[in-house]
Amino acid sequence: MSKTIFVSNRLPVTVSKSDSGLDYKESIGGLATGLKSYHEQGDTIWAGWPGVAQDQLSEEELSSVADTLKKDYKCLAVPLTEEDIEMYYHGFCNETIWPLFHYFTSAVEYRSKTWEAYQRVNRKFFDAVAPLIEDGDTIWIHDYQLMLLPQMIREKYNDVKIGFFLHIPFPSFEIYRLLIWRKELLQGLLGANLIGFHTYDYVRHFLSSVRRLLGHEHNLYKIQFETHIAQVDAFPMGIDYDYFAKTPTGEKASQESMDFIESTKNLRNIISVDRLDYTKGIPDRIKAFKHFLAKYPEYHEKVRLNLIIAPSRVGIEKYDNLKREIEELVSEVNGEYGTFSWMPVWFFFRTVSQDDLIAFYRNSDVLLVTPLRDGMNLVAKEYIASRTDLKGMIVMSETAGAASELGEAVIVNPNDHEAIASGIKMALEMPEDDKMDRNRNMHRRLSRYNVKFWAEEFLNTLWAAPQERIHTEPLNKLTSGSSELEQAYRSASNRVLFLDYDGTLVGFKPTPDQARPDKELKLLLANLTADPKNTVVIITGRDRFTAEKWLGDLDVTIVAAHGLWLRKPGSEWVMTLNMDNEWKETIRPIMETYTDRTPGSLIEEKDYSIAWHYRQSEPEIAGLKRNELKEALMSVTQSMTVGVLDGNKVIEVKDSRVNKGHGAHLVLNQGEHDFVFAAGDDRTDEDMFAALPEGSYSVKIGKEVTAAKYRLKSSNDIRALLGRFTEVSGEVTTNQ
Ligand code: GDG
Repeated sequence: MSKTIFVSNRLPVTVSKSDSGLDYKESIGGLATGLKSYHEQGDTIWAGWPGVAQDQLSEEELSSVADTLKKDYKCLAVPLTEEDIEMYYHGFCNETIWPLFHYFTSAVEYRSKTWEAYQRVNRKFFDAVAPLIEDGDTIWIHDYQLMLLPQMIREKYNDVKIGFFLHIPFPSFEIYRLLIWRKELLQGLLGANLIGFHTYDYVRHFLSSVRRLLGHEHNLYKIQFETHIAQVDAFPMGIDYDYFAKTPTGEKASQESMDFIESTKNLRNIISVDRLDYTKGIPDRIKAFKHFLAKYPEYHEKVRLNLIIAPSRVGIEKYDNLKREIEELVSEVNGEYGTFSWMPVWFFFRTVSQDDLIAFYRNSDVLLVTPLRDGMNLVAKEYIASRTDLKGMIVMSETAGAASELGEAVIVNPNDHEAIASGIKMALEMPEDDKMDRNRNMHRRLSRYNVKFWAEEFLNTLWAAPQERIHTEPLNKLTSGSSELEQAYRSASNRVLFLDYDGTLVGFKPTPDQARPDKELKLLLANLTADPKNTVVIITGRDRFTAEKWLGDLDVTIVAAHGLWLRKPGSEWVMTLNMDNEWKETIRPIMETYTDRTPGSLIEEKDYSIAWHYRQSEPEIAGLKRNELKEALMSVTQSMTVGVLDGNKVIEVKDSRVNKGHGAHLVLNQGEHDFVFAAGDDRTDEDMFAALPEGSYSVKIGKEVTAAKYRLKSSNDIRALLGRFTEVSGEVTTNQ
């Protein structure tokens, strides 16, 4: 039976070692809660780091941890060393990805050592999880610590569903592009079948980075990546609504907290709850509260800000400095505005229990949550859910993911102290009817789209995600001595090989004239033609002059301009159809207009066709302009004998009677062949594949739909295959 494997940096249970032995503590929190019911009931396992470094444990302790986690918690421990944690987690994750993805560009560290650790630890996760994976399994990977893992799994396993969810923001392209290893992380993620984000903004940012950095377009949020389709969507994470709404106040809360709450009953309470992090905007929040006190003195002695900050990433300089800054700001406000009977800000630097937290939430008139950036922010949702009397109000920054769902809150710019101050006033003074109406809407949403719903939505979408996979052949399947292709080549006595040029014999280059043949290719073609049994035909969309300049010295037949011109080795060019060029006068000005409007695009004029290339243009604009141009060309060419051809980053207008199928026919009609081979990469090569007689061998480079018999990944693979042909030719000759 197929199972589900959850993978996250940390397990839902934390192991610690003390003098009294090993301790296991279940974590509370969004993710653990959301996946809890699946994890407990289904055939599932959760893989992650247990929280204690492997080098702090003896061999026996290590295996005892692994056994206990497996038996009692259905968890797989991924062992990490102290060095791993330092370089991968504190290093690349928290010094590079975390600040960059939260738009703190000047805080980002680019260190190749930590990047290496990130790759190594992702590989460790792969090595730990791989033995569990079976066909049909679902693997759901979480968060920014494991962005390379989807692709690592995809490379090895065909029939599994891989989901990935990012809990932090995905930044806009202008920010993301700053990362040195930007392509690698995108490619890592695209190994998944489904990539989830909290908001549609993050989805857009991701798609735009994929388009601009990797050149992959999406079609309705689906991206064809290598051999599979990666779907992208927004799944705003919810909370365990019932838990926050239904837990009775104070039943399990500490006496200390309840006493504290009691002592504040005569005040208007503002609460804020965060992990200690510079993204949470805590200093600005305190400054804004100070501004509030300065601006609205009527609130002196009447209001209090309770700052609950949970220690996080302790011992790291940046975080220690932040704590110090917060302490100084708190004393500054208290020193300036406090009286003998009133201290405006209370600062709690500790983790409080869930029950205490709920009691605090219910006792607070306002939640002040003003992160500078936050993927979602669950605290905001927890506060609303806890206040079942509908009398709470949130002042929240627009840069928290939750703002896109909780539009009824008072939304502010977290850098604008003035706006926060008036937001606090507005929330404190909001008429009760208005407040209750707003709360009612938010409750409705949060109770329905809770964390369980979120997990189900994600998994159901993953299970329904496109399954079709395009398999490229491993090269060695075609080049192995026993392959059908090689046998056929070996035994043939009159072979013809049709080889497309761009994208097939050479990889794509920024401009058409940079794709001239390299020495290795020239030698390869010369070796192929050295076998008298071979007729080698270069069949290309290129104009005949370029084709002749680049390949005319070889013993090859050239079919240029998609079949319009044919040149046998050492002979003159022959035009294969009578053509006229009058239509160009209509088409050229249209293309010129689009070239002017699309920076980076260019026109290539050939004898009997005109091509518009947009490979070097900014993909978003080029995509739009391409569609417009295509439509314009289609409509003007309706009454002409020319057709519009949509190639690989090129739109070409040419006589529709001319195509590579026509060119291939001309060569095929000139002799009897017992081995017909063709290789090509784009749509224009499909005409050639379709024209081949039955029993021919055709190879498509790439993943689009094709009539070809085989597929290979790249021009390197094709070159290797042709190289193998030359070896076979050599073997055949020697044996004769
Ligand atoms: C990341 C993203 C995204 C905090 N202090 C105490 C305490 N907490 C709990 C809260 C809440 C959780 O911690 C914090 O969640 P957030 O969503 O606010 O933020 P991150 O930890 O940064 O989480 C974030 C989230 O992932 C989920 O995808 O929303 O944007 O950064 O549940 O209640 N809980 C208790 N005592 C505390 O002192 N018991």
